[in-house]
Amino acid sequence: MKELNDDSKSGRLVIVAYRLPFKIVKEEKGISLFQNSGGLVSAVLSLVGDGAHDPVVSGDKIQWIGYSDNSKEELAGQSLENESFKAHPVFIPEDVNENYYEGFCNDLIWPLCHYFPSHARFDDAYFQAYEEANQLFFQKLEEIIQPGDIVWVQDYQLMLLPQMIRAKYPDNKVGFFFHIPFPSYELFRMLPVKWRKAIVEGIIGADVVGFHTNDYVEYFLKAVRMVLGHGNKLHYINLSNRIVKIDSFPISIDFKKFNSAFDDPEVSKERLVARKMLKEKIIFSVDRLDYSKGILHRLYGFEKFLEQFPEWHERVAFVMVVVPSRDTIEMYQHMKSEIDQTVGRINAHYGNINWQPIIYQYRSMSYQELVGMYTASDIALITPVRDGMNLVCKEYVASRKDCQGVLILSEMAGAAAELGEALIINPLDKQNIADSIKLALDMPVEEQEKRMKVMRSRIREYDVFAWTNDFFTQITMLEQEHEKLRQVFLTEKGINKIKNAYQESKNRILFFDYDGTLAPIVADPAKAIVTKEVKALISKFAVSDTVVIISGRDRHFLSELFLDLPVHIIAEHGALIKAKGSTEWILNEDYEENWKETIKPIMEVYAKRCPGAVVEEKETSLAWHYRTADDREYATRRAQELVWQLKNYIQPELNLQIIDGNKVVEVKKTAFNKGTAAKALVETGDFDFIMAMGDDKTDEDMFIELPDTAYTIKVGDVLSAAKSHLRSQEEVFMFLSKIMSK
Ligand code: GDG
Repeated sequence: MKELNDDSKSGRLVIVAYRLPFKIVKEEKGISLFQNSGGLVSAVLSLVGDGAHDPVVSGDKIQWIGYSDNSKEELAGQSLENESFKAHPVFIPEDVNENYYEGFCNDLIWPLCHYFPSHARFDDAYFQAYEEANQLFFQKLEEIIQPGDIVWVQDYQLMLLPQMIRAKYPDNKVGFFFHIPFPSYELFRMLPVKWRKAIVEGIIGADVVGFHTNDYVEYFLKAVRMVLGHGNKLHYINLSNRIVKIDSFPISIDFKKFNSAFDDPEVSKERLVARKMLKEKIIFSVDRLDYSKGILHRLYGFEKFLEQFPEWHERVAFVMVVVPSRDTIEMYQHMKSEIDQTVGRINAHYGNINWQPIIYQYRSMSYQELVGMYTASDIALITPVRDGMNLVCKEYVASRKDCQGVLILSEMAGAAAELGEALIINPLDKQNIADSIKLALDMPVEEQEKRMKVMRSRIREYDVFAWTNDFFTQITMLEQEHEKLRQVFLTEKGINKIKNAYQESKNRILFFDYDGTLAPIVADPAKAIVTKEVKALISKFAVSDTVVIISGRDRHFLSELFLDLPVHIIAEHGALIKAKGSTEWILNEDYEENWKETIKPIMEVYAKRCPGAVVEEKETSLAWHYRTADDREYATRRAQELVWQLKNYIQPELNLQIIDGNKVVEVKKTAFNKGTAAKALVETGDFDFIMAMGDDKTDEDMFIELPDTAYTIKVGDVLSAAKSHLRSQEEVFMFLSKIMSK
């Protein structure tokens, strides 16, 4: 793993999370702080150097902003710091917190993200409170933030915060981590338009956004594309003035802590007690009371097992611990009573005076008890119907220093992507659960050991410290990538440099994109006509230089405009070329046309459903234009959908590429593009001055393909591979005139 360099140690680490890192207990003579032992708390401690790990941020105390349920008055004058953390409590009025935390967070976002849309409540007051609460966290941050501080925002309670920070403190690095599943777009789109826009915009205010799995990353990228229209290149979203990295960072646990707990005397004692009390094989599960954890279905699966495998009666006990959570809420109370009844029913049906199949406890356990049970049990049965990651399964594996035991794990837990050696089950499939229990009970010790070893080494390798380090490395690396991508706008000095190089050279080649570079972008593409002045300038260049007009337009349009000039014309993104002086157009390569038959109907359906959008069939490509659409916002959404559908539909063997251009979605063969066409032309002569100008995404190929010595100029401020930028199309004329002037 890459360690961070020294420069990155400059800033303090500021964590913003709903909860503070310690419980504040009010006592007669003041307060006491009880630090949480959770993964995040110890993980971030490793970032400032905890003895076992080198520091990666400044060694100052970690600043931690979080909600406090103690009142302002109670905490007035109290020191809220220990040797590691300094806490900054956020006070949220009770009614706001009710609508914010219980409402928006837990009554809407939680069920939606866990695929329970029927439990989701949409209430305007919720969103208002959510905005208000995020604002309160921001105000607290404003009180303490310093230049160089790295702010790490946690989870779904604070999705609007990254953008608030970005707007006011553009130079501070901001990370955001989402701990629960990010849902597929079909669910996410259920949120009212304004809310989902605010959420997506809020999150991409961060420099690095982390999720547990690649699926969540994909879903989020799709949401960004559909809601805001920003596409992505691999894990990067290019915004006009910065890039955001969206990646998966599967959260982990403190492997060493759980591994060594095996030998802890207290844990050993707990283990012995459990083994003595339960002489049978032990199946164990522990989770908070929540519908996402699949507790009822787990019971149904166990019931099926008892029904189908009577030979195991009296030889197995299922210890199911449910930790109280949100049980003041009616739905949770209802769920709890259903669990109670189901356990009662199964025990009554299968149990007897000597044997109770399910030992059910509704309570929380001490750490020693928990690990005692992990290490005493033969099977961990972890069956959430949806879980961002699920740490319990990782803890189970890490604590099995003896390499014994079988993990049965739901495919719906994020952790399933990493723990393929577990018995992976569908948590809603009773039969699948029953069969897996049987398989696990019969599994030979050698097989258990083999599977455990692989899983253990994976978690050992990528523990919670590696997770935090990884996240922070990405934040700093992004800074370097930013540095590389930072736009350089041409100043007088830069222009003079190009002018001198131009005038001192003898054999020059100049590439000009058409729309947005030589001609302004207008609503009706047919009316985007180059001005007389610009055209006159181009023809002047053409007297002494090789001039190439390079565009995505078809050859008819370009011929009409430029046939009277001694220039090369490249049409349809490099597919068709007409040399200077010739009237003949040459197709760039062997070209088969039949692929269009399958793509065109899809585009036509989209055009029919989007008034004003049109499909253009060019000789070598198909384009879906929506610049002329009646409702531009609706059309943009349809365009995003079209890109998404095409991406999923087009098979790699077809060698087609989808260009998400400026108000156009285009499909063409991958073999040619503006880059390959420009490069081929450059290779035909011995040019000592090469310049290329363009504004569109498709011009990036040209900027990348041309030799390093080329002057590449992006029109506009969008991040680009070009070496320099002009701010707008209006500046092109002035720039070209200067280059030419003596
Ligand atoms: C969210 C996401 C994601 C539980 N009961 C007791 C106890 N625990 C500890 C476990 C474990 C933690 O609580 C539970 O973590 P999970 O990951 O399983 O679940 P959530 O609380 O829902 O967490 C989840 C996580 O965030 C991190 O990103 O993995 O998907 O939903 O550490 O050990 N600990 C003790 N007694 C208990 O009774 N001592």
